[in-house]
Amino acid sequence: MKKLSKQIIILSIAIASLFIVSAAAQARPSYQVQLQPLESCLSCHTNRGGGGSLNSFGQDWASNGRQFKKIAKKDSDGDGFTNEREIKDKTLPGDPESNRDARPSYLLIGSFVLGAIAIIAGIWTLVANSRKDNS
Ligand SMILES: [Ca+2]
Repeated sequence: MKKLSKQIIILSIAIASLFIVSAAAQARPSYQVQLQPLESCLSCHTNRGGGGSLNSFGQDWASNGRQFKKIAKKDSDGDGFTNEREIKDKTLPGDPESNRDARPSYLLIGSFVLGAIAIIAGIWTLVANSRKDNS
């Protein structure tokens, strides 16, 4: 019974980790409401956690009074896609490596990898504990 409780706690932690990673990816300051499909601080900043230096899109947005309409048709990062197109595609308008022809968002990949690791660790622990119980 005690081992079963431990297994349930470990599995719960693994599942909770998945939700925490997903919630972190969803967190955004209120000013991003205007840019809603964007889910990353990297949309405007060079720092993954936000704050600090602005990338080309962040600079355009800031210098145009944070009015997206003024820069919607512009291609801030020069990757061949307008800022409007990139926001609809949920790619980063300030990163030329992020566009519909490139790879999916770093955050999306990171969330899936961390979630998968958490689930595998939980299953691994359950299997290891059940082997101990059988021996
Ligand atoms: Ca881009």
